[in-house]
Amino acid sequence: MNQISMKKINPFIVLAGCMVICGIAACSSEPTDMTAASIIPKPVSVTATGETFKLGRSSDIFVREGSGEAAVAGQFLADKLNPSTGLGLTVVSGKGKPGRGDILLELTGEDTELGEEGYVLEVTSRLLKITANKPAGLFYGIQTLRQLLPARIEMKEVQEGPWEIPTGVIRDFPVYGYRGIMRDVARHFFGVEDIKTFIDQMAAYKMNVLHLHLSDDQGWRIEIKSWPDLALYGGKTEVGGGEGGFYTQEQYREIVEYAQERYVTIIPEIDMPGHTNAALASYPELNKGGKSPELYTGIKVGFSTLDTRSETTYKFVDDVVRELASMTPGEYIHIGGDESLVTKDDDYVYFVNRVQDIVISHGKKVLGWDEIALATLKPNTVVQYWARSGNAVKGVQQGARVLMSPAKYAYLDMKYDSASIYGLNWAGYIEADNGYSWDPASLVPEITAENIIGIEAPLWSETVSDREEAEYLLFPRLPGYAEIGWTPSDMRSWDEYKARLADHGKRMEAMGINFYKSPRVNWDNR
Ligand code: TNX
Repeated sequence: MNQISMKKINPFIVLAGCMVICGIAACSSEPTDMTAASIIPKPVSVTATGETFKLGRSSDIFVREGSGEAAVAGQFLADKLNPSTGLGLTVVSGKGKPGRGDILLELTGEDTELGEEGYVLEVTSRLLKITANKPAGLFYGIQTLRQLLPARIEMKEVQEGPWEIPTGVIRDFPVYGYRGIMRDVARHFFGVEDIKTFIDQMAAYKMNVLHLHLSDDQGWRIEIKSWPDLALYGGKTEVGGGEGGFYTQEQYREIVEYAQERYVTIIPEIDMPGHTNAALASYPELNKGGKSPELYTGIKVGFSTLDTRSETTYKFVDDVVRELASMTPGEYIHIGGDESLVTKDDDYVYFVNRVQDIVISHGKKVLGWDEIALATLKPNTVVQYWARSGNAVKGVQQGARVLMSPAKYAYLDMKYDSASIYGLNWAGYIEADNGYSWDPASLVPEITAENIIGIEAPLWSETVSDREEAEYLLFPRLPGYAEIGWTPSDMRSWDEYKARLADHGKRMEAMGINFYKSPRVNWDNR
Protein backbone atom coordinates (compact mmCIF):
# COMPACT_ATOMS: atom_id res chain seq x y z
CA MET A 1 0.00 0.00 0.00
CA ASN A 2 2.81 2.41 -0.55
CA GLN A 3 1.47 3.48 -3.91
CA ILE A 4 -0.76 6.46 -3.58
CA SER A 5 -3.41 6.78 -6.13
CA MET A 6 -3.49 10.30 -7.61
CA LYS A 7 -7.22 10.39 -7.18
CA LYS A 8 -6.90 10.20 -3.44
CA ILE A 9 -4.72 13.26 -3.02
CA ASN A 10 -6.60 16.11 -1.51
CA PRO A 11 -5.45 19.30 -3.31
CA PHE A 12 -5.93 21.31 -0.12
CA ILE A 13 -3.47 19.12 1.76
CA VAL A 14 -0.91 19.43 -1.06
CA LEU A 15 -1.25 23.19 -0.96
CA ALA A 16 -0.97 23.34 2.82
CA GLY A 17 2.07 21.06 2.72
CA CYS A 18 3.74 23.26 0.17
CA MET A 19 3.15 26.31 2.28
CA VAL A 20 4.85 24.68 5.24
CA ILE A 21 7.85 23.67 3.14
CA CYS A 22 8.02 27.12 1.61
CA GLY A 23 7.81 28.63 5.04
CA ILE A 24 10.83 26.65 6.25
CA ALA A 25 12.81 27.39 3.10
CA ALA A 26 11.67 31.01 3.21
CA CYS A 27 10.78 30.68 -0.45
CA SER A 28 7.48 32.45 0.02
CA SER A 29 9.41 35.56 1.02
CA GLU A 30 11.24 35.80 -2.28
CA PRO A 31 10.22 39.12 -3.78
CA THR A 32 8.45 38.52 -7.07
CA ASP A 33 6.27 41.58 -7.52
CA MET A 34 8.25 44.55 -8.74
CA THR A 35 5.20 46.81 -8.61
CA ALA A 36 5.08 46.29 -4.82
CA ALA A 37 8.55 47.78 -4.31
CA SER A 38 8.58 51.11 -2.46
CA ILE A 39 10.54 53.33 -4.81
CA ILE A 40 10.83 57.08 -4.14
CA PRO A 41 10.54 59.03 -6.37
CA LYS A 42 7.89 56.86 -7.99
CA PRO A 43 9.11 55.70 -11.40
CA VAL A 44 7.20 56.58 -14.55
CA SER A 45 6.48 52.93 -15.32
CA VAL A 46 7.02 49.57 -13.62
CA THR A 47 6.09 46.22 -15.17
CA ALA A 48 6.47 43.09 -13.04
CA THR A 49 7.31 39.70 -14.52
CA GLY A 50 6.87 37.61 -11.38
CA GLU A 51 10.29 36.06 -10.78
CA THR A 52 13.32 36.77 -8.61
CA PHE A 53 16.89 37.82 -9.35
CA LYS A 54 19.57 36.90 -6.81
CA LEU A 55 22.78 38.74 -6.15
CA GLY A 56 25.43 36.31 -4.97
CA ARG A 57 29.11 35.45 -4.64
CA SER A 58 29.49 34.89 -8.37
CA SER A 59 27.80 38.16 -9.38
CA ASP A 60 29.88 40.75 -11.18
CA ILE A 61 29.20 44.30 -12.28
CA PHE A 62 29.70 44.03 -16.01
CA VAL A 63 30.41 46.95 -18.35
CA ARG A 64 31.26 46.96 -22.07
CA GLU A 65 34.92 47.21 -22.90
CA GLY A 66 35.99 50.82 -23.38
CA SER A 67 33.06 52.33 -21.51
CA GLY A 68 34.92 54.28 -18.84
CA GLU A 69 31.81 56.16 -17.76
CA ALA A 70 29.86 52.97 -17.16
CA ALA A 71 32.86 51.61 -15.24
CA VAL A 72 32.82 54.68 -12.96
CA ALA A 73 29.09 54.15 -12.31
CA GLY A 74 29.85 50.47 -11.69
CA GLN A 75 32.47 51.29 -9.10
CA PHE A 76 30.04 53.64 -7.34
CA LEU A 77 27.54 50.77 -7.24
CA ALA A 78 30.15 48.30 -5.95
CA ASP A 79 31.12 50.74 -3.19
CA LYS A 80 27.46 51.04 -2.18
CA LEU A 81 26.69 47.32 -2.16
CA ASN A 82 29.87 45.80 -0.79
CA PRO A 83 29.87 47.04 2.83
CA SER A 84 26.46 45.52 3.67
CA THR A 85 26.43 42.48 1.38
CA GLY A 86 30.05 41.53 1.93
CA LEU A 87 29.91 40.04 -1.59
CA GLY A 88 33.02 41.83 -2.80
CA LEU A 89 31.44 42.72 -6.13
CA THR A 90 33.91 44.00 -8.70
CA VAL A 91 33.57 45.82 -11.98
CA VAL A 92 34.41 43.63 -14.94
CA SER A 93 34.92 45.16 -18.33
CA GLY A 94 34.71 42.87 -21.33
CA LYS A 95 33.61 41.97 -24.81
CA GLY A 96 31.64 38.83 -24.07
CA LYS A 97 28.31 38.23 -22.43
CA PRO A 98 27.61 38.94 -18.78
CA GLY A 99 27.11 35.81 -16.71
CA ARG A 100 24.20 34.57 -14.63
CA GLY A 101 23.53 36.83 -11.63
CA ASP A 102 25.52 39.74 -13.07
CA ILE A 103 24.59 43.39 -13.16
CA LEU A 104 25.12 44.99 -16.59
CA LEU A 105 25.51 48.76 -16.92
CA GLU A 106 25.32 50.05 -20.44
CA LEU A 107 25.26 53.45 -22.17
CA THR A 108 23.24 53.15 -25.34
CA GLY A 109 22.42 56.75 -26.26
CA GLU A 110 19.47 55.68 -28.38
CA ASP A 111 16.33 56.16 -26.33
CA THR A 112 15.39 59.84 -26.77
CA GLU A 113 12.41 59.75 -24.40
CA LEU A 114 14.80 59.00 -21.51
CA GLY A 115 16.69 62.28 -22.02
CA GLU A 116 19.86 62.99 -20.05
CA GLU A 117 18.71 61.57 -16.72
CA GLY A 118 16.37 58.71 -17.57
CA TYR A 119 17.17 55.00 -17.44
CA VAL A 120 15.71 51.57 -18.07
CA LEU A 121 16.21 48.91 -15.41
CA GLU A 122 15.44 45.44 -16.71
CA VAL A 123 15.56 42.50 -14.35
CA THR A 124 15.25 38.82 -15.29
CA SER A 125 16.13 35.87 -13.09
CA ARG A 126 19.49 35.74 -14.92
CA LEU A 127 20.53 39.37 -15.32
CA LEU A 128 19.97 42.86 -13.97
CA LYS A 129 20.56 45.42 -16.68
CA ILE A 130 20.56 49.22 -16.45
CA THR A 131 20.71 51.18 -19.68
CA ALA A 132 20.76 54.94 -20.19
CA ASN A 133 21.75 57.59 -22.71
CA LYS A 134 24.04 59.37 -20.28
CA PRO A 135 25.99 58.48 -17.12
CA ALA A 136 23.50 60.46 -15.01
CA GLY A 137 20.83 57.97 -16.11
CA LEU A 138 22.98 55.02 -15.02
CA PHE A 139 23.48 56.78 -11.69
CA TYR A 140 19.71 57.15 -11.20
CA GLY A 141 19.12 53.55 -12.25
CA ILE A 142 21.59 52.60 -9.52
CA GLN A 143 19.61 54.61 -6.94
CA THR A 144 16.49 52.69 -7.94
CA LEU A 145 18.37 49.40 -7.70
CA ARG A 146 19.36 50.23 -4.10
CA GLN A 147 15.68 50.69 -3.27
CA LEU A 148 14.74 47.34 -4.83
CA LEU A 149 17.01 45.63 -2.30
CA PRO A 150 16.09 45.23 1.39
CA ALA A 151 16.63 48.31 3.58
CA ARG A 152 19.62 46.67 5.30
CA ILE A 153 21.55 47.19 2.05
CA GLU A 154 22.16 50.72 3.41
CA MET A 155 23.97 49.51 6.53
CA LYS A 156 27.71 50.07 6.84
CA GLU A 157 28.48 46.64 8.31
CA VAL A 158 27.96 43.22 6.75
CA GLN A 159 24.36 41.99 6.95
CA GLU A 160 22.82 38.63 6.25
CA GLY A 161 21.38 38.01 2.80
CA PRO A 162 19.61 36.93 0.74
CA TRP A 163 19.93 39.83 -1.70
CA GLU A 164 16.97 39.34 -3.95
CA ILE A 165 15.16 41.60 -6.37
CA PRO A 166 11.80 41.09 -8.10
CA THR A 167 11.99 40.82 -11.88
CA GLY A 168 10.42 43.25 -14.33
CA VAL A 169 11.10 46.44 -16.22
CA ILE A 170 11.31 50.03 -14.97
CA ARG A 171 11.36 52.91 -17.44
CA ASP A 172 11.96 56.18 -15.75
CA PHE A 173 12.81 59.85 -16.36
CA PRO A 174 12.13 63.12 -14.51
CA VAL A 175 9.55 65.84 -15.05
CA TYR A 176 11.89 68.68 -14.03
CA GLY A 177 15.59 69.08 -14.74
CA TYR A 178 16.12 71.13 -11.54
CA ARG A 179 15.40 69.21 -8.32
CA GLY A 180 17.07 71.08 -5.54
CA ILE A 181 17.63 71.71 -1.87
CA MET A 182 19.07 74.86 -0.36
CA ARG A 183 21.30 74.59 2.66
CA ASP A 184 21.87 77.75 4.70
CA VAL A 185 25.44 77.45 5.97
CA ALA A 186 25.48 81.13 6.99
CA ARG A 187 23.17 81.24 10.03
CA HIS A 188 24.88 78.14 11.37
CA PHE A 189 27.95 76.79 9.68
CA PHE A 190 28.02 73.19 8.45
CA GLY A 191 31.43 71.71 7.61
CA VAL A 192 32.60 69.78 4.55
CA GLU A 193 31.81 66.34 5.98
CA ASP A 194 28.23 67.30 6.87
CA ILE A 195 27.67 68.63 3.39
CA LYS A 196 29.15 65.54 1.75
CA THR A 197 26.91 63.29 3.84
CA PHE A 198 23.96 65.38 2.81
CA ILE A 199 24.88 65.22 -0.88
CA ASP A 200 24.77 61.43 -0.62
CA GLN A 201 21.37 61.58 1.05
CA MET A 202 19.81 63.88 -1.54
CA ALA A 203 21.36 62.05 -4.48
CA ALA A 204 19.82 58.80 -3.21
CA TYR A 205 16.46 60.44 -3.93
CA LYS A 206 17.61 61.63 -7.37
CA MET A 207 17.88 65.29 -6.42
CA ASN A 208 20.44 67.13 -8.52
CA VAL A 209 21.00 70.70 -7.27
CA LEU A 210 22.46 71.86 -3.97
CA HIS A 211 22.14 75.61 -3.54
CA LEU A 212 24.51 76.81 -0.81
CA HIS A 213 23.49 80.04 0.93
CA LEU A 214 27.07 81.14 1.60
CA SER A 215 26.60 84.56 3.14
CA ASP A 216 24.14 86.38 5.34
CA ASP A 217 24.07 88.88 8.19
CA GLN A 218 25.44 86.31 10.62
CA GLY A 219 28.33 84.94 8.61
CA TRP A 220 30.42 84.84 5.44
CA ARG A 221 31.34 81.22 4.65
CA ILE A 222 33.56 81.17 1.58
CA GLU A 223 37.18 82.25 1.27
CA ILE A 224 37.57 85.15 -1.20
CA LYS A 225 41.27 85.68 -1.80
CA SER A 226 40.93 89.30 -2.96
CA TRP A 227 38.87 90.21 0.15
CA PRO A 228 40.30 87.85 2.79
CA ASP A 229 38.59 89.37 5.82
CA LEU A 230 35.15 88.37 4.52
CA ALA A 231 35.82 84.83 5.69
CA LEU A 232 38.54 85.45 8.30
CA TYR A 233 36.52 88.05 10.18
CA GLY A 234 33.00 87.77 8.74
CA GLY A 235 33.05 84.00 9.20
CA LYS A 236 34.04 84.09 12.88
CA THR A 237 30.63 83.53 14.42
CA GLU A 238 27.04 82.41 13.79
CA VAL A 239 23.53 82.56 15.27
CA GLY A 240 23.78 82.22 19.04
CA GLY A 241 27.44 83.30 19.08
CA GLY A 242 29.05 79.95 18.22
CA GLU A 243 32.37 79.82 16.46
CA GLY A 244 31.07 79.80 12.86
CA GLY A 245 33.57 78.88 10.17
CA PHE A 246 34.08 79.02 6.42
CA TYR A 247 35.15 76.88 3.48
CA THR A 248 38.60 77.51 2.07
CA GLN A 249 38.54 77.56 -1.72
CA GLU A 250 40.22 74.19 -1.68
CA GLN A 251 37.48 72.75 0.54
CA TYR A 252 34.81 74.34 -1.59
CA ARG A 253 36.26 72.74 -4.73
CA GLU A 254 36.29 69.45 -2.89
CA ILE A 255 32.54 69.81 -2.23
CA VAL A 256 31.89 70.77 -5.86
CA GLU A 257 33.79 67.74 -7.08
CA TYR A 258 32.13 65.34 -4.64
CA ALA A 259 28.77 66.69 -5.78
CA GLN A 260 29.67 66.34 -9.46
CA GLU A 261 30.50 62.69 -8.93
CA ARG A 262 26.92 62.29 -7.72
CA TYR A 263 25.37 64.40 -10.50
CA VAL A 264 24.63 67.23 -8.08
CA THR A 265 25.33 70.79 -9.23
CA ILE A 266 26.39 73.26 -6.56
CA ILE A 267 24.87 76.74 -6.90
CA PRO A 268 26.66 79.29 -4.71
CA GLU A 269 24.64 82.19 -3.32
CA ILE A 270 25.99 85.50 -2.11
CA ASP A 271 22.96 87.29 -0.71
CA MET A 272 22.93 91.00 -1.70
CA PRO A 273 22.32 93.91 -1.25
CA GLY A 274 20.53 93.08 2.03
CA HIS A 275 21.57 90.21 4.35
CA THR A 276 25.11 91.60 4.20
CA ASN A 277 26.01 92.47 7.78
CA ALA A 278 28.92 90.01 7.89
CA ALA A 279 30.50 91.63 4.81
CA LEU A 280 29.80 95.13 6.10
CA ALA A 281 31.37 94.21 9.44
CA SER A 282 34.49 92.94 7.65
CA TYR A 283 35.19 95.97 5.41
CA PRO A 284 34.36 99.54 6.53
CA GLU A 285 34.60 100.81 2.93
CA LEU A 286 31.51 98.82 2.01
CA ASN A 287 29.42 100.96 4.38
CA LYS A 288 27.79 104.22 3.45
CA GLY A 289 29.33 106.13 6.34
CA GLY A 290 32.64 104.22 6.05
CA LYS A 291 32.13 102.61 9.45
CA SER A 292 31.60 98.91 10.10
CA PRO A 293 28.81 97.50 12.25
CA GLU A 294 29.50 94.75 14.81
CA LEU A 295 29.18 91.10 13.86
CA TYR A 296 25.60 89.89 14.36
CA THR A 297 24.40 86.67 16.01
CA GLY A 298 20.63 87.20 16.25
CA ILE A 299 17.93 86.10 13.80
CA LYS A 300 16.31 89.33 12.66
CA VAL A 301 16.22 89.97 8.92
CA GLY A 302 16.14 93.03 6.69
CA PHE A 303 18.37 95.54 8.53
CA SER A 304 21.53 95.63 6.40
CA THR A 305 22.38 96.88 2.92
CA LEU A 306 25.36 97.42 0.69
CA ASP A 307 25.82 100.99 -0.56
CA THR A 308 24.34 100.50 -4.02
CA ARG A 309 25.59 103.84 -5.35
CA SER A 310 29.24 103.27 -4.47
CA GLU A 311 31.73 101.97 -7.05
CA THR A 312 33.61 100.15 -4.26
CA THR A 313 30.51 97.97 -3.90
CA TYR A 314 30.68 96.94 -7.56
CA LYS A 315 34.42 96.28 -7.37
CA PHE A 316 33.65 94.04 -4.40
CA VAL A 317 30.81 92.23 -6.20
CA ASP A 318 32.93 91.79 -9.32
CA ASP A 319 35.83 90.28 -7.34
CA VAL A 320 33.58 87.96 -5.38
CA VAL A 321 31.64 86.78 -8.42
CA ARG A 322 34.86 86.27 -10.42
CA GLU A 323 36.35 84.04 -7.73
CA LEU A 324 33.10 82.14 -7.26
CA ALA A 325 32.57 81.67 -10.99
CA SER A 326 36.05 80.21 -11.33
CA MET A 327 35.09 77.49 -8.83
CA THR A 328 31.63 76.88 -10.29
CA PRO A 329 31.15 74.42 -13.13
CA GLY A 330 27.37 74.89 -12.92
CA GLU A 331 25.61 77.55 -14.97
CA TYR A 332 24.18 79.69 -12.16
CA ILE A 333 25.38 82.14 -9.54
CA HIS A 334 22.66 83.08 -7.03
CA ILE A 335 22.69 86.77 -6.08
CA GLY A 336 20.09 86.62 -3.29
CA GLY A 337 18.14 89.86 -3.49
CA ASP A 338 15.54 89.04 -0.79
CA GLU A 339 14.32 91.22 2.05
CA SER A 340 16.45 94.28 1.29
CA LEU A 341 14.14 96.27 3.50
CA VAL A 342 16.50 99.19 4.11
CA THR A 343 17.53 99.61 0.46
CA LYS A 344 15.47 102.25 -1.39
CA ASP A 345 13.44 100.81 -4.25
CA ASP A 346 15.30 102.59 -7.05
CA ASP A 347 18.68 101.77 -5.44
CA TYR A 348 17.63 98.13 -5.29
CA VAL A 349 16.63 98.02 -8.95
CA TYR A 350 19.84 99.80 -9.97
CA PHE A 351 21.87 97.26 -7.97
CA VAL A 352 20.16 94.16 -9.36
CA ASN A 353 20.54 95.45 -12.91
CA ARG A 354 24.28 96.03 -12.48
CA VAL A 355 24.94 92.79 -10.64
CA GLN A 356 23.21 90.77 -13.36
CA ASP A 357 25.70 92.27 -15.84
CA ILE A 358 28.60 91.33 -13.58
CA VAL A 359 27.45 87.71 -13.30
CA ILE A 360 26.95 87.48 -17.05
CA SER A 361 30.39 88.99 -17.67
CA HIS A 362 31.86 86.05 -15.76
CA GLY A 363 30.05 83.57 -17.98
CA LYS A 364 27.24 82.63 -15.60
CA LYS A 365 23.47 82.97 -15.44
CA VAL A 366 21.66 84.73 -12.61
CA LEU A 367 19.36 83.18 -10.04
CA GLY A 368 17.73 85.40 -7.43
CA TRP A 369 14.86 85.46 -4.92
CA ASP A 370 11.55 86.67 -6.33
CA GLU A 371 12.11 90.36 -5.46
CA ILE A 372 14.67 90.59 -8.29
CA ALA A 373 11.74 90.61 -10.73
CA LEU A 374 11.27 94.27 -9.72
CA ALA A 375 14.40 94.98 -11.80
CA THR A 376 14.83 94.54 -15.55
CA LEU A 377 15.67 90.89 -15.94
CA LYS A 378 18.32 89.78 -18.38
CA PRO A 379 17.62 86.88 -20.73
CA ASN A 380 18.22 83.59 -18.82
CA THR A 381 17.84 85.13 -15.36
CA VAL A 382 15.75 82.80 -13.20
CA VAL A 383 13.42 84.00 -10.44
CA GLN A 384 13.10 81.88 -7.33
CA TYR A 385 9.53 82.15 -6.09
CA TRP A 386 9.44 82.02 -2.29
CA ALA A 387 7.07 84.66 -0.94
CA ARG A 388 5.20 86.83 -3.41
CA SER A 389 3.60 85.17 -6.40
CA GLY A 390 3.12 88.68 -7.82
CA ASN A 391 6.90 89.06 -8.08
CA ALA A 392 7.29 85.68 -9.76
CA VAL A 393 4.52 86.58 -12.23
CA LYS A 394 6.35 89.84 -13.00
CA GLY A 395 9.35 87.68 -13.83
CA VAL A 396 7.31 85.46 -16.15
CA GLN A 397 5.93 88.57 -17.86
CA GLN A 398 9.52 89.57 -18.56
CA GLY A 399 10.17 86.17 -20.10
CA ALA A 400 12.04 84.72 -17.12
CA ARG A 401 11.64 81.16 -15.91
CA VAL A 402 10.77 80.37 -12.34
CA LEU A 403 12.22 78.08 -9.68
CA MET A 404 9.42 77.02 -7.34
CA SER A 405 10.12 77.31 -3.58
CA PRO A 406 6.81 78.53 -2.14
CA ALA A 407 7.44 79.02 1.58
CA LYS A 408 4.03 77.63 2.60
CA TYR A 409 4.77 74.25 1.02
CA ALA A 410 8.49 73.96 0.40
CA TYR A 411 10.26 75.58 3.35
CA LEU A 412 12.15 72.89 5.20
CA ASP A 413 12.72 75.23 8.13
CA MET A 414 9.00 75.44 8.89
CA LYS A 415 7.95 73.38 11.91
CA TYR A 416 5.86 70.25 11.29
CA ASP A 417 3.40 71.30 13.97
CA SER A 418 3.36 73.36 17.15
CA ALA A 419 5.26 70.64 19.03
CA SER A 420 8.24 70.59 16.63
CA ILE A 421 11.51 71.00 18.50
CA TYR A 422 13.22 72.96 15.71
CA GLY A 423 12.04 75.32 13.03
CA LEU A 424 10.12 78.55 12.55
CA ASN A 425 6.45 79.00 11.69
CA TRP A 426 6.04 82.33 9.91
CA ALA A 427 4.80 80.57 6.75
CA GLY A 428 2.74 78.04 8.73
CA TYR A 429 3.28 74.43 9.77
CA ILE A 430 4.29 71.96 7.09
CA GLU A 431 3.56 68.33 8.00
CA ALA A 432 4.85 65.57 5.74
CA ASP A 433 1.55 65.45 3.81
CA ASN A 434 1.34 69.24 3.30
CA GLY A 435 4.88 69.30 1.97
CA TYR A 436 4.00 66.55 -0.53
CA SER A 437 0.52 67.51 -1.67
CA TRP A 438 1.01 70.34 -4.13
CA ASP A 439 1.85 70.71 -7.76
CA PRO A 440 4.38 73.35 -8.87
CA ALA A 441 2.64 73.77 -12.23
CA SER A 442 -0.81 74.55 -10.87
CA LEU A 443 -0.05 76.56 -7.73
CA VAL A 444 -0.09 80.01 -9.35
CA PRO A 445 -2.45 80.28 -12.34
CA GLU A 446 -0.09 82.55 -14.30
CA ILE A 447 2.88 80.20 -13.81
CA THR A 448 2.58 77.06 -15.91
CA ALA A 449 4.82 74.04 -16.50
CA GLU A 450 6.67 75.73 -19.40
CA ASN A 451 7.66 78.63 -17.13
CA ILE A 452 9.10 76.38 -14.43
CA ILE A 453 12.65 75.06 -14.33
CA GLY A 454 11.95 72.96 -11.27
CA ILE A 455 11.56 72.87 -7.52
CA GLU A 456 13.82 73.69 -4.61
CA ALA A 457 13.18 73.22 -0.90
CA PRO A 458 15.28 75.55 1.29
CA LEU A 459 16.51 74.69 4.77
CA TRP A 460 17.20 77.98 6.57
CA SER A 461 19.33 77.29 9.60
CA GLU A 462 18.46 79.83 12.28
CA THR A 463 17.19 77.02 14.56
CA VAL A 464 19.41 74.10 13.57
CA SER A 465 23.10 73.92 14.31
CA ASP A 466 24.29 70.39 13.60
CA ARG A 467 23.70 67.38 11.38
CA GLU A 468 21.05 65.67 13.52
CA GLU A 469 19.04 68.85 13.99
CA ALA A 470 19.14 69.59 10.28
CA GLU A 471 18.11 66.02 9.43
CA TYR A 472 15.09 66.31 11.72
CA LEU A 473 13.76 69.12 9.51
CA LEU A 474 14.99 67.66 6.21
CA PHE A 475 13.51 64.19 6.66
CA PRO A 476 10.97 62.83 5.92
CA ARG A 477 9.98 65.85 3.83
CA LEU A 478 12.95 65.66 1.43
CA PRO A 479 11.83 62.43 -0.32
CA GLY A 480 8.47 64.13 -0.95
CA TYR A 481 10.11 67.12 -2.63
CA ALA A 482 12.26 64.72 -4.63
CA GLU A 483 9.11 63.01 -5.88
CA ILE A 484 7.42 66.32 -6.76
CA GLY A 485 10.44 67.15 -8.89
CA TRP A 486 10.68 63.76 -10.60
CA THR A 487 7.26 62.11 -10.90
CA PRO A 488 4.38 63.43 -13.08
CA SER A 489 1.81 65.06 -10.81
CA ASP A 490 -1.06 62.89 -12.11
CA MET A 491 0.81 59.82 -10.82
CA ARG A 492 1.11 61.19 -7.30
CA SER A 493 -1.23 60.94 -4.31
CA TRP A 494 -0.46 61.22 -0.62
CA ASP A 495 -2.48 58.11 0.27
CA GLU A 496 -0.41 55.92 -2.00
CA TYR A 497 2.87 57.74 -1.31
CA LYS A 498 2.61 57.50 2.47
CA ALA A 499 2.85 53.69 2.36
CA ARG A 500 6.04 53.90 0.34
CA LEU A 501 7.38 56.58 2.68
CA ALA A 502 6.62 54.32 5.66
CA ASP A 503 8.82 51.66 4.05
CA HIS A 504 11.58 54.23 3.78
CA GLY A 505 11.59 54.63 7.55
CA LYS A 506 13.74 51.48 7.78
CA ARG A 507 15.88 52.71 4.90
CA MET A 508 16.47 56.13 6.47
CA GLU A 509 17.32 54.40 9.76
CA ALA A 510 19.82 52.16 8.00
CA MET A 511 21.34 55.26 6.39
CA GLY A 512 21.72 56.78 9.85
CA ILE A 513 19.30 59.64 9.18
CA ASN A 514 17.66 61.30 12.19
CA PHE A 515 14.21 61.73 10.66
CA TYR A 516 11.05 63.09 12.26
CA LYS A 517 8.54 60.29 12.88
CA SER A 518 5.55 62.12 11.46
CA PRO A 519 2.31 60.82 13.02
CA ARG A 520 0.73 61.06 9.57
CA VAL A 521 2.79 58.08 8.44
CA ASN A 522 2.24 54.56 9.72
CA TRP A 523 5.94 53.77 10.26
CA ASP A 524 5.50 50.56 12.26
CA ASN A 525 2.86 48.92 10.17
CA ARG A 526 5.10 48.21 7.24
C1 TNX B 1 13.07 84.44 4.90
S1 TNX B 1 13.33 83.04 2.37
C2 TNX B 1 14.33 84.56 4.37
C3 TNX B 1 15.50 84.06 5.10
C4 TNX B 1 15.10 83.47 6.42
C5 TNX B 1 13.83 82.68 6.24
C6 TNX B 1 13.41 81.95 7.46
C7 TNX B 1 14.21 84.22 2.07
C8 TNX B 1 14.57 84.46 0.69
N1 TNX B 1 14.57 84.99 3.10
O1 TNX B 1 16.43 85.09 5.29
O2 TNX B 1 16.12 82.66 6.87
O3 TNX B 1 12.82 83.56 5.88
O4 TNX B 1 12.36 81.08 7.18
